[in-house]
Formats: sequence, C-alpha cells, structure tokens
Amino acid sequence: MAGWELLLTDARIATMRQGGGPYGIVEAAALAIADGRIAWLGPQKDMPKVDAAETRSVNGQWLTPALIDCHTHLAFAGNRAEEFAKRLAGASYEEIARGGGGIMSTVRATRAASDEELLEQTCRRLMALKSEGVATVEIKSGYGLDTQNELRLLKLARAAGDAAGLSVSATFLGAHTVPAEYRGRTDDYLDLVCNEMLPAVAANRLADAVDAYCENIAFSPAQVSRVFETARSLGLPVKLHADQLSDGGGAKLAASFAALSADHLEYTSNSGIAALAKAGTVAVLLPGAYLTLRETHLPPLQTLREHGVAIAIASDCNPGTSPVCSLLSTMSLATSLFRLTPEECLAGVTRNAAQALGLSADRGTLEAGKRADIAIWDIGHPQELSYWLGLNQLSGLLVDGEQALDSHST
Ligand code: DI6
Ligand code: FE
Repeated sequence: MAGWELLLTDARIATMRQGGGPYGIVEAAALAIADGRIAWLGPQKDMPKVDAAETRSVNGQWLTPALIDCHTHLAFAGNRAEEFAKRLAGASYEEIARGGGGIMSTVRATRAASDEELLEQTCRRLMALKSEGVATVEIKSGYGLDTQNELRLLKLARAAGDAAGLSVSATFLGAHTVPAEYRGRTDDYLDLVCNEMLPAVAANRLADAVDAYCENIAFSPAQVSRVFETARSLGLPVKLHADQLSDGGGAKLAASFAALSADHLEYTSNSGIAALAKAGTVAVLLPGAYLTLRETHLPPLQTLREHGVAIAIASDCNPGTSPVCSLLSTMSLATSLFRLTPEECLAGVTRNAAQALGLSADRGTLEAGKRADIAIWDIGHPQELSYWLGLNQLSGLLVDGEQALDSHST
C-alpha cells in the first residue's frame, strides 16, 4: 500500500454511513487520507501499519462529513431589507411579487452589478457557510433572467467556489419568475429558456442541474414540464421548488421526471409524497424560508418518514424569503420548527444533501474511497450541532484532504 498523506488519530467519528447505527459512530478512531480521499477509517487499534507523512491527534474531538448546503440562491446583488420591513408591516410576499418587487427587484440589482461586486458579495456568503464546516454549496442562477445574465451567474457561481475554496454545484434556474420585459408573455419567455438559454448552458457545461419555481405566482406544472423535457433532452438532471405556498402538484411532477430533489413541500399531499418515495427523489426542507415568511403550514414530516423518503435540509439562502447564511442555524431551526431529530438534521446536511445533488458516490459520508471533506468539531456529541443556535464549534475543516480552515477562533 502506498503511504498516507495525513493520519488523524484519537478521534470520535460520526460517519453518517447508511446502516451504520445512530450517526454511524466509530469511537476511539483514526482516519487516513491519501490523494484527497479517505484511505482508511476505523477503530485505531485495528489500524493497518502504513507510513503517514503527517500524523495529527485531534484529542477526542468529533469528525463528521463536511456539511453540504444543497439549496441556495446566494449569487445575487443587493438585499431586500426594505421589502422585509414592508412584510413585517403587513404586506404579503405574493402582493410584493405581483407588484413588480420581490424576485424582480433582485434581478434589477444583479443585472446592474459589476462582475467584481457580484463575486465579492457571493464570496462573503460562501465564506460564512464555510466557517461552519460547509465544503459543498449548491448555487442557483435565477436572478439574471436573460441569456447573458443567467450564463454570467452560473460562471460566477463556480468562480466564487474557487475563490472561497469549496465545491460549488451550479443549478440553472432560468424558470424562476417571468422577467418584467416578458410580462403577460410567459410562453415567449419559456421559448427563450428552452430554445436559447438551456442549449447554451448545456453546450458550455455551466450547470449540474436544472431547477424551476412551480407556484401559482411563478410557473404552472405544464410550463415546468416544458423546461424539464428540454433539460432531459440535453442530459441535465432536474430538481423543483414544489408546493411551497400551495399544493400545485409539484412533488408529483418532480417525481415524474425522476428529479434529484423536490424542495419546500409545505403543502404536498400524501399522494405526492408516495410519488417521491417511488422515484427516489430527495425531499429538501427549508426552515429558513418557513421562518422568514412566518408560514404556519408545516411540511408533512411524518408522512415523509413513513414513506422512507430521504430528507435533506438547506439554508435556501436568498434575499427575499430566506436571508440565512448559516447551515448550523438551519439545523437548529429544523429541529425546533419542523421537529426533525438532531440525527435527521445531520443526515440532512451530509448524506441526504449529497444525494439531492447527485453526489452520493463521492461525498456526504465518511467512508473509505470518498472525498476527504471532513469537519472537526469541539463538541461532546453530534447532537449538539442541532442544539445550539448561534454557537459555532467548528475547530477545523479539510476540503479534498487539504486543510481549509484551522481553528475557528479568529
Ligand atoms: N426560493 C425561491 O426561489 C423563492 N423562494 C424560495 O424559497 C424566492 C426567492 C426570492 O424571493 O428572491
Ligand atoms: Fe429556493
């Protein structure tokens, strides 16, 4: 066996391996890294004799898979604090959107911003996530809504990942809303999405997946189907904003395209959940949006559990409905608001989040052969990760086997 590059000893490991018992825990453990991958992990006493270039004791701290934020819209310019204040004073999200504010106001700010400004603002949000042990972030376009700006956002999302030193999974969300210049001409806008934007995205390999916003203030199931059929013909997997504000049959539609994930799901019916289970589509729950919109209709957690649907959680970081740049806080909110267990929360930002991005073979659990994306925590038990609200106990982060952050105490 070739040598190891780094050996971490005296660790407690929450592998989050499926079928590995609660949290997939291995106590008194060691973990070895070679070529950016996990070469070996297990009880330290069973460790094979292999030379390691560097050995580091973590002194009984916990290792978990680095966290994955599988649903964000964090590439945008400006903010919507003013709209937030209006909503607090009584205006609804739908009223503001119908009045030309909402998503469209961020589209205007984003189109007007320079590449440098956009990169700087995007990186700031990525670094906030990374400081909490996040090594993979999905970023959607959707604030460009013309060909040039949608392509610009996708390129920028990847460039921001490089600059911040983490992996970005880019998702094309051209079908986010109908831009002002196409008002009343939704089908013409969808022609642009399907005939011009999507072929350019695919030809330049700018996106890993295609998303759409299926909602009565956005696109109908029939309109989303057009986008998804085009995505399928171009070989791109799909995911969907489904049933957030009303039951529009979004989950069923996502399942019928074998979507990677269906996201939000507050209003999804039992038959929609059965369809997700059958298709193996991940349910992504977004407590930041639920909180910010002061929604009261809970997502159907118990039914999702009963059907064995994999559940992920994500920040949904966006300027309108979820100005949330913290995945640890999202975990805490998912317990308090949705009653996920702390273990479901950690699975939701590791193993199941990887599945929602089609990256399960590569990351999301700590197992030999997977990417060495590892978070090191100064905690007594992994359930503490969902318990605290606003306390970051990360003490180290490895991305691709390389030290990406040392002590969080800056
Ligand atoms: N995701 C979205 O795309 C919308 N809500 C959500 O959870 C709206 C984003 C926005 O208002 O900018
Ligand atoms: Fe979203």
